[in-house]
Amino acid sequence: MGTIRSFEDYQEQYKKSIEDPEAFWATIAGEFQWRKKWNKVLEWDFHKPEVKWFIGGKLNITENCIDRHLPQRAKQTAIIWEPNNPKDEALHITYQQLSEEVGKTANMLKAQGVKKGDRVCVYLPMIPQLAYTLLACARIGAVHSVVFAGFSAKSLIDRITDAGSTIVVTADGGFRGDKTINLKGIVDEALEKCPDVSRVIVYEHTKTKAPMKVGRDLWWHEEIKKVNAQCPAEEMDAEDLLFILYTSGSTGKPKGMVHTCGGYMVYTNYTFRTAFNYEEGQVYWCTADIGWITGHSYILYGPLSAGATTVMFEGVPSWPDWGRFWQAIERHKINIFYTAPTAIRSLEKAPISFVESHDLSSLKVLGTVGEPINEEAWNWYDKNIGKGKCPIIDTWWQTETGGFMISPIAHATKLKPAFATLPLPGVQPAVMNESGLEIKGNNIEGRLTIKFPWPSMARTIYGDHQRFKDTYFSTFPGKYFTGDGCKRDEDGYYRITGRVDDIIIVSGHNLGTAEIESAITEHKNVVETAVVGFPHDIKGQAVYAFVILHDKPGNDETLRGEIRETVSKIIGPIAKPDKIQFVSGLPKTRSGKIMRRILRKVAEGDTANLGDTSTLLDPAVVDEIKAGAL
Ligand code: 6R9
Repeated sequence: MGTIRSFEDYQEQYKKSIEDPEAFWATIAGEFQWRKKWNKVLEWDFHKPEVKWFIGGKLNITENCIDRHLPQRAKQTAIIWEPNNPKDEALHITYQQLSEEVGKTANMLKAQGVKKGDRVCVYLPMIPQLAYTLLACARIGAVHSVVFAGFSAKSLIDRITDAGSTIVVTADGGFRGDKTINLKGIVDEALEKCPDVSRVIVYEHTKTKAPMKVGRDLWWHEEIKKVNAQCPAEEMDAEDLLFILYTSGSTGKPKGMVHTCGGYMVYTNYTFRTAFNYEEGQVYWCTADIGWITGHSYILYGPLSAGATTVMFEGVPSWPDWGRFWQAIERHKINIFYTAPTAIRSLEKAPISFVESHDLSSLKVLGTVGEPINEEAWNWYDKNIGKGKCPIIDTWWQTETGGFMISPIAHATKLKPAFATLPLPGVQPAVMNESGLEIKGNNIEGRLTIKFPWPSMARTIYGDHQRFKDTYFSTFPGKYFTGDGCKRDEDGYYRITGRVDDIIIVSGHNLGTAEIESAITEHKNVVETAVVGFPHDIKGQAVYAFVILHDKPGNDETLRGEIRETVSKIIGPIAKPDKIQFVSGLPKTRSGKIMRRILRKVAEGDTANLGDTSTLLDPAVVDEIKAGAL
């Protein structure tokens, strides 16, 4: 499908994609290397729900991300690895080297008995071995299940158990700025509760002491020596599982979103090339961690299938100083830079000299993802980083969608600060009101749904199809419900207003209120708690917890510290509440439901108009909560 270079191109492609979606996607899919062509492009039913793309097609995504590039690009850099410490040397891994490393890693996994369909838990820092491991799984048809290496032992237990992983690939540790995280220690703690894990492969990275359990744990560097670099790719059906990736749910346990091989490959490739207006030879940097969907789709699969040079960064934006990103852009002559609003907001607070001391003239296109970007941050990014000449693509999408859904197309779409703008070709949004009717026309606001399938949509929640249906296809029957609210302005441009369910997005990371609440109640002095989000300058949103205690503590701050530690231990440091208010009761309806609406208002500091509180069991608690608001 022709590249989009103008708004007219976009309109034309969009029209084609709506009028004949199957022909549209078949043309794009035709650009890939298939072992066997599909018999039928699409079958779908959003009521069941069931979606299948490229039915009967056979492929291996790694042949498309690696092998097919080798004739022209063997010597081109596939991955630039920028280490945590800028004093250490960056690595340039060519497509040829990538092919060999992935082949070896795949053979190493095979030697441990990993087969097609097995779920491999990956708990690695942002080092090249993370990329090798995912591609190696894909090579042999194993399903990768990455757990972000900032998550706790408890999160790891939940994900290993839910996916039924029997092998974990990890490292001794990971670096994040001046901290070293003892990953193997966390794995060991988790595995006490995961009796089915029989193998752990440990990459030595930080030289953190890692006790090895005989019969279970193996060193990567020892095993990799035993295998060769040639590993034939397993033939996969288009609808075979490629990976599981967990995302927070609004109730309880995380949801293992299932992505499949064919549609995911086609869509992440198409959206990467189209939205960023990627040109051959450009160097691209997405600052996300591969532990999130952004890293899966737009550090690995999208860019590599497009034959791009993609950067993996191990560190953090603030260490050794706030110039770290800009220094790396200068060093690697980055052309396309993709980051999160939360990073932009914290970088904005640092002295501008950190930006000005670096040459950013290689930049052509900027992007953001993860949460709504406020206009001020957008303008700062545009002026100081893009120097007013780089389009900013504000990409709205989700773990569930696999790839960009609503986003400007660089150099084609006229931008508006803080707007994700228009649906990409193939994406058919519908905005719904609370009574379940579609709101047509412009200048409207409602709940964002998608009414037609796109190739990279999640197919199910691993092991729980009913929950998939209940969460995404029941609120508005026949439509995929995103959980987000949005506005559509007079030009038909979309602005995402944020979650309308019980998910809080802290620094771009989704956290379920139920998950945080259950962590807080693990503290022995906590009777009950309710958690809401509140606006935060840098993080976008932060966590506010209302907590009922058994005993009034001697020192509030000590107890707050303990509660934060409990949450950090159970979920991870990102979920720690910023504010903890001790209360004697929570505003509950007669049926026992917590009225979060009221708590949200209190947390936002907007207590003047709390709306109707007459349905509460005990309206007096509201006054107490208001009086004690932090
Ligand atoms: C890719 C990713 C998904 C949720 C999503 C929405 C929020 C993501 C956004 C955005 C406004 C954007 N979100 N991108 N909100 N503008 N450009 O972040 O996936 O971690 O699953 O989060 O993030 O609320 O529903 P995931």
